[in-house]
Amino acid sequence: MKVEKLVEIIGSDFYSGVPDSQLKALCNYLMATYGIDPLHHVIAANEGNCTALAAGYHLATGKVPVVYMQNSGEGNIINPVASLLNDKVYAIPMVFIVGWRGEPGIHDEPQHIYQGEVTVKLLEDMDITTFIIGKDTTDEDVLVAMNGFREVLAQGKDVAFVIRKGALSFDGKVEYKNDNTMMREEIIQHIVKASGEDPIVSTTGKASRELFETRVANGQSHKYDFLTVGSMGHSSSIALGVAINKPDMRIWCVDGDGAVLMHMGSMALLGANKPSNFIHVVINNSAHETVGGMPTVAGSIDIVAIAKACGYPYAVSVDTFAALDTELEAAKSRHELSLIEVKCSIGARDDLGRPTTTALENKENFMAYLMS
Ligand SMILES: Cc1ncc(C[n+]2csc(CCOP(=O)(O)OP(=O)(O)O)c2C)c(N)n1
Repeated sequence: MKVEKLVEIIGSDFYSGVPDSQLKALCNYLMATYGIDPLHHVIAANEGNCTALAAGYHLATGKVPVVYMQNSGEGNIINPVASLLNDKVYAIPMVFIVGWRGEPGIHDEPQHIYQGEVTVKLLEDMDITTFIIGKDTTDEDVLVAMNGFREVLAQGKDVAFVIRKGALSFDGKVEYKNDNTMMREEIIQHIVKASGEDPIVSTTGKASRELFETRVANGQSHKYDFLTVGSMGHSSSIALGVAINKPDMRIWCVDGDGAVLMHMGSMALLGANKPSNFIHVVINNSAHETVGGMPTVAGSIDIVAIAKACGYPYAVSVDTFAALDTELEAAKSRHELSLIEVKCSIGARDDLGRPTTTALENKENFMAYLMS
């Protein structure tokens, strides 16, 4: 169905979400219609953050907000859904729009398989009434479903439209760009060159795919890399756990701005622990490039200042390859927790592949390398 029709049927004037490639039609529609506008459309740090923000909207307006997200965000909403929205607590009505990656029977990447299996069950367990929209669902079907939903919402309960692959369409075009010049893949190639045989923990999305392909292009082993294919926002904590327990190895974390924002508390934990064998590289394109390029708020925050305030002994921002190479080398000999923010353009190769090894193989090779 056309996304405009879905939005019209829902009839809400406030959307908050974390972008999803399967919800690209909705994300692009919202960006084309509102851009980022605190009264109508906010891309928040994580899906729980969206839910809380939408709850505040309801408290202030009495109206029903919409939260959109990929199903991988279900974990992030469970706490506010169960202990804030639920009608045994504050009974706050909300409409969720959930992109269904990994739907059983549809081929998808490893990180989506189990999440896809439990997507509807988790919503039902959270007492969220669901309706699935697929390619064949008609506008009339959705209208009827929404009429039923209104009765549920009137009782202070929550509802969700679960969106199958290819179910929503939007004819408009939205271009996402910034003023930076460095491409993420080339930044990763420079990090790989500098890191030599050090282990790298890389973040969710295309950064990990580009790291994998860089190893292939270099004829190198994948054993150095732990690809955090799911679990967005947690790669720096995984790397911290490794760094603490492998004090004789230098550990690199290749992070994204969307991921850093999603669980920014991890920076405080890193700053408090100050692992001297840890180099945190944050590739900042101020966008969720992997899922389409929709903006994050990282263009208007000072990541270097945040790192320093969290206790990182050293933090710097670079926007040229020459400065990047200098900082990568300096970080290696500093023997102190260091953060390098790299200003990056929005974009990727069209023919970028996906890891050809399984997640389990990735873990086993990485562990064997750490223990060798
Ligand atoms: C909890 C969760 N929410 C949403 C997603 C979907 N998702 C995958 S990658 C990505 C964008 C990551 O942005 P960033 O860290 O800035 O890296 P970039 O793609 O820009 O390189 C999103 C939103 C996800 N994997 N997990």
